[in-house]
Amino acid sequence: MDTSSRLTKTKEQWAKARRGGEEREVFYEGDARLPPGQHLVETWPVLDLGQKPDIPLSEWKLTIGGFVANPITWTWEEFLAQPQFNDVSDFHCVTSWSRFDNEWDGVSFKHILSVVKPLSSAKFVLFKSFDDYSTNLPLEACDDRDVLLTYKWNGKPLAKEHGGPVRVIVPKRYAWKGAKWVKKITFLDKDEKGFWEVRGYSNSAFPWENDRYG
Ligand SMILES: Nc1nc2c(c(=O)[nH]1)N[C@H]1C(S)=C(S)[C@@H](COP(=O)(O)O)O[C@H]1N2
Ligand SMILES: [Mo]
Repeated sequence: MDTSSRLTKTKEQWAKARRGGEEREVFYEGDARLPPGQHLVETWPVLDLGQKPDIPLSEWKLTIGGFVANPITWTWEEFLAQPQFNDVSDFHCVTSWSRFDNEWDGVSFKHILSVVKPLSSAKFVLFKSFDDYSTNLPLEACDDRDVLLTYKWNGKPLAKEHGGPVRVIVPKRYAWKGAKWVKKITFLDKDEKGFWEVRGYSNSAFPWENDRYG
């Protein structure tokens, strides 16, 4: 087998990107940093269901429950009082644009897991938003060092159109898996599909596998 062929190299990089790990994987060679079928944008397009909910910080609450030992509800002040996490990652939208090097500040999903302590029966996570959007993921996809709830993009408060006050970022999946205006996170023993997943989008949503539709 010719292990140095371009295709093999690219496949190796896809596998590496999917495997995750402790370090952030970034590919600087040619198009290899861009998942198949994607093109690079410098702007940041806005995608929503036609509603951009306005949530005053004094009314903002995040509820996390379901199959967990320690369900919680955080006010804005309580959310900010959690350990702060900073990360830079690429953003891949299923409508074919990708945006590199987004800097996020917020609370890591790893920290959330350490606070709410999922039961062993918890295998899936359902995210619900203030605009009635929802999306679902396996718990193991959320239990990754680059997954976070962010309130700052490139050092500035996350704009309302991009999901502020707080949205979810899951860099290894297409961006519809990241709920903007998140208000409720529920740990479940069975998978429950979200808004786009019941409308024909892929349940898994791996950009490196061109895994767009179910
Ligand atoms: N609450 C909510 N979250 C959402 C959406 C939405 O309509 N409502 N759209 C999803 C889709 S399809 C994409 S591609 C990204 C877009 O994020 P952006 O508008 O910040 O680019 O948000 C995702 N999260
Ligand atoms: Mo999307």
